[in-house]
Amino acid sequence: MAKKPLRIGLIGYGFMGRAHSNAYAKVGHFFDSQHEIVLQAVCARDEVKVREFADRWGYKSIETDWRKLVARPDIDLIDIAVPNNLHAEIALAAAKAGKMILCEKPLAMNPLEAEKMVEAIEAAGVPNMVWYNYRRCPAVTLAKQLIDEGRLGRIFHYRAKFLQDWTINPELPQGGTALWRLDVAAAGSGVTGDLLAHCIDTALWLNGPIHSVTAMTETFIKERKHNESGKVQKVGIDDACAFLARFENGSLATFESTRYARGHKALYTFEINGENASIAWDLHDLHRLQYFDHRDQGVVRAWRNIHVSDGDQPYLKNWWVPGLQIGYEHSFVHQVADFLKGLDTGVPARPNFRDGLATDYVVDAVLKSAQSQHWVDVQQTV
Ligand code: NAI
Ligand code: SOE
Repeated sequence: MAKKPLRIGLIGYGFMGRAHSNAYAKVGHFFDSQHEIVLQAVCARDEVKVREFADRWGYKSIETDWRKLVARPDIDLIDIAVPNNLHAEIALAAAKAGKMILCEKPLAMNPLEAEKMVEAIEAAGVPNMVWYNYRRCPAVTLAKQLIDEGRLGRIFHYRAKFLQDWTINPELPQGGTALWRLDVAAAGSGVTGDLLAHCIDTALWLNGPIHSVTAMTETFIKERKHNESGKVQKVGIDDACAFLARFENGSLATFESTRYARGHKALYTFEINGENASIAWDLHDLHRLQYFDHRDQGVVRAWRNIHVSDGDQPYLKNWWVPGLQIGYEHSFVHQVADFLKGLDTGVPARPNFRDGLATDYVVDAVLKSAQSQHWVDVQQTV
């Protein structure tokens, strides 16, 4: 049967533009679908650079204005891989034009924007997804499987961290490629929306809704030169954030993120402790899942270090032979594969925009709590 073309219009050719393009290029080689990805157009403001990118990755055409891309009738899906302050405007226009949308995280700068985005895509009835890719590292998907099977029993604790060290230098400017993360006008927040958003998405998926939070944040470097204005400007983002949370299932949680943990580059870790068993995962060793089951016979009871690479573990039958691991890029390939499967079967893949809004509600409650120094109840999606 002939496959149905899915014509992609990608906006942004930075870190995520590359990660998504790589996923589009690989998915058809490893996963079956009734749909076929067509790299129809890529858009960014610099014509020379966007042409180079299109040639390198095989996009058929370019645009330098995202509005023109969104208006094109030969585009089925808009992929938003630009800084956070552009997500809402592009998504609203794309939904209005009836396009499917894949949007990078965090969904929006704040819940107000995110609510409008959810409203727009639900009114348009277009397939949508947010790129919280860590759900689709096979070891994390396996953790979800073990929890859903009830192996952990009642959950007592959830513990997550996302540690980096790349902004310690006070001479590092804010604004521009990658460094837009330090500019509150482009990012919305600092580590809370950038890094903890990942931890929150995974946590909501694995352990259910968060009821309330209490948080502290700090901005260690108060002023930085701005790359666009050339002036020294106030830093408006949170450099570090730690928060406590109560989940609706009664479990207690701690979350921590910083860009000032010297020696750590992208140390995303989580651990979950249940009455029967515990699990732990570490992004630096992303193909392994640690599992401890108290029901094991005493003499051999210990943490198991599961090398997630076998055909009966999530996604792995589509890759190499047992024992050969896969990595970071594959989480994006899996996300595209699941999105296509959703189109094929009519059962949409998640996290969708509504799930992205749920994470934005937690981010918002965390930032409000840090400001008020009180516990804040998290708004829930319906
Ligand atoms: P980046 O700075 O590497 O790339 C941003 C791209 O956006 C650049 O190509 C830039 O030219 C383009 N751009 C900026 N303004 C534009 C405009 N008006 N029109 C068209 N293009 C424009 O940023 P990066 O790291 O790719 O981040 C993009 C998004 O992806 C952010 O929302 C970020 O939070 C998210 N992200 C998600 C990750 C994940 O793990 N899922 C990892 C890294 C980023
Ligand atoms: C920041 O350095 C960053 O690239 C985040 O923006 C991503 O979301 C995270 O996955 C890795 O770190």
